[in-house]
Amino acid sequence: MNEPLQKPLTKNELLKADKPDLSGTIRETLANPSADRFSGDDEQFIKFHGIYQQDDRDKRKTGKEYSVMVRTRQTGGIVPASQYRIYDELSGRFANGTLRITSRQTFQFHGVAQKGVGNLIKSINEALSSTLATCGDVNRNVTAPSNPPVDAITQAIEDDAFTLTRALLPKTTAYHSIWVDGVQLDLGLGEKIAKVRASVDQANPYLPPPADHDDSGAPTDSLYGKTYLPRKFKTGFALPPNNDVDIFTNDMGFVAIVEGGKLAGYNLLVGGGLGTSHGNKATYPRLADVIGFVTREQIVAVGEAVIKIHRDWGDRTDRRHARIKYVLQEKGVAWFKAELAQRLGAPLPPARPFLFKGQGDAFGWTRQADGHWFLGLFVETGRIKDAGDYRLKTALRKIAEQFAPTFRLTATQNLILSDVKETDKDALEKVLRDHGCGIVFDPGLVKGRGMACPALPTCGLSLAESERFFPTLLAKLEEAQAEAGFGGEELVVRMTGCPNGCARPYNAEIGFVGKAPGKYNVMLGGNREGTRLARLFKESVLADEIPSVIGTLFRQYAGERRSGQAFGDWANEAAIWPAPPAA
Ligand code: SRM
Ligand code: SF4
Repeated sequence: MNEPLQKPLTKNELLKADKPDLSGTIRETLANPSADRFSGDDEQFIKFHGIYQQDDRDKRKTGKEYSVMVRTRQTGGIVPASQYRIYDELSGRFANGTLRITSRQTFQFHGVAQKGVGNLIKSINEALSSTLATCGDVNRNVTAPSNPPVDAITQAIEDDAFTLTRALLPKTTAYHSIWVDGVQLDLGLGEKIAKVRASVDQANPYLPPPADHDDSGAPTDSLYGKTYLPRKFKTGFALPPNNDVDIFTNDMGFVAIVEGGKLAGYNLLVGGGLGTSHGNKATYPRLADVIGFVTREQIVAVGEAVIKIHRDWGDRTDRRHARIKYVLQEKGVAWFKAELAQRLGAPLPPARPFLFKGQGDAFGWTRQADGHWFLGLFVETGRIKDAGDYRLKTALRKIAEQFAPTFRLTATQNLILSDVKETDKDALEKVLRDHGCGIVFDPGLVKGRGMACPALPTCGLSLAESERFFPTLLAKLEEAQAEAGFGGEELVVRMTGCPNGCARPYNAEIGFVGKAPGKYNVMLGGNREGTRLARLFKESVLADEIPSVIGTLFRQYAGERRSGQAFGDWANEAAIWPAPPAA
């Protein structure tokens, strides 16, 4: 009898096995003055270093213009003012002059020329952050509630997010040897950074733990092994009732459980993920399952055990089917709990009750428990830039220099400035208003909840516009909302340029997913709490027709809704869905 055919491992698996330190030939490319891009296998290795090779898709007709995108690590979106000042400088010197807040609370630098990437990454490390493992088959940025800690509970959650971040970093030493020890900063830049750094007296919180060693003394990584994970892995922390980090969409989530005024521990969630491929039924968005309760002391052991289950059971033969969500879906929650219990030596106790009541950011001023203030600011599609009279980039630079607030990036691509003195409030606000940024204080509950991914021209995977089209579309939807009689009411609308789901359209009240240039799949029926998946309502709708398609639904909703019923909840139940095909 023939043996069943084993599917071959993906090319990425062979690459990782061949170079477990993930160095590829990156050193050689950096040392080659005529190299204008990373090529071949290095395009995969650089991802583990937080770098994506890209080309300007607007210019493809006349040939490929290469640059890279670099992603930083910011647990819980926290960016000290000194770090922000360095990022601001770097974005002007080495990137396209903008800073992009991502849907996972990090910064991305776009349009970085090959010649600048060494200086950029070394400087990010000098600024006490890192780009290590912000992409690649590893645990990515750890998200956490973006509001500043107000008490011992919120501080403990922030501390736990940092503890887990560090424990889950890969232990390769190649990253630091290439980018930190191996790069000499350009004249002038080093001095400038040293000046900003002089005010900071702390260690880099993103230094990986020391490597393990095998019997021969060779460095190893007991968590990731030689081939790391089959695919990316995402972890988040949430504090009910606000689901601002969209916890159910993470591979692994920790939902804080507060009892008797104390942080009792966390409910563990596993198996969320949104990426799909058009026309591939083996791929689908999925919300995480609630697995059990863990104490604070257990988070590292539990986090490592969950990652090892992904490492050992994830599909290494098909990258489209390799996330832990497919292990959960196909093997079942009971199997997963038993596997986890075996690895931990005991089953987890049952999860404890929790309830999310909403998500999203508060705009304007809020007083902190310590008497200081924080300011929630709307940043359209997360892009910090200067454009005409709107000069947010300049305003934030001045604010960082004059008032040194902590910058906190939110998972809805907005920004919080925290720890502002009462006496600085008016002057800080004036800087923003003087730079044409009045909108940031009060965007309303449609713009303020909206998200769009970068898509064109930087993203190599985009099928349609997103970031550049979304503001225009959203304005039309706000008009349609007003015409239907519920203008200004909260609505979670998100758009992506392809089905990968980077701005999480699959659990929005209205999601637009790029299908082809100028065409979008319309998803409806997610909720404001981020706890229900949206469903495909209409396929390949022309961009110009979206306002009328949605406008018709808005009018129907306004006529039919129950008191207080949100649009997504109405759409989920309303008689608007095409009949299922006959059996
Ligand atoms: Fe993403 C790939 C941008 C959050 C699912 N994502 C990409 C790349 C790197 C394109 C590529 O592989 O060449 C995009 C870079 C575009 C550019 O020009 O900047 C990209 N993803 C982003 C960001 C910047 C979107 C944003 O609007 O902010 C987010 C960066 C997060 C971060 O700071 O770490 C971002 N990506 C997400 C999310 C949302 C989340 O994690 O909360 C998802 C859906 C959740 C999930 O992971 O399932 C997401 N990105 C993907 C996927 C699909 C993965 C899958 O399982 O199928 C890809 C494609 C891939 O990995 O092959 C992808
Ligand atoms: Fe690119 Fe698609 Fe992600 Fe948008 S959703 S950034 S188009 S990969």
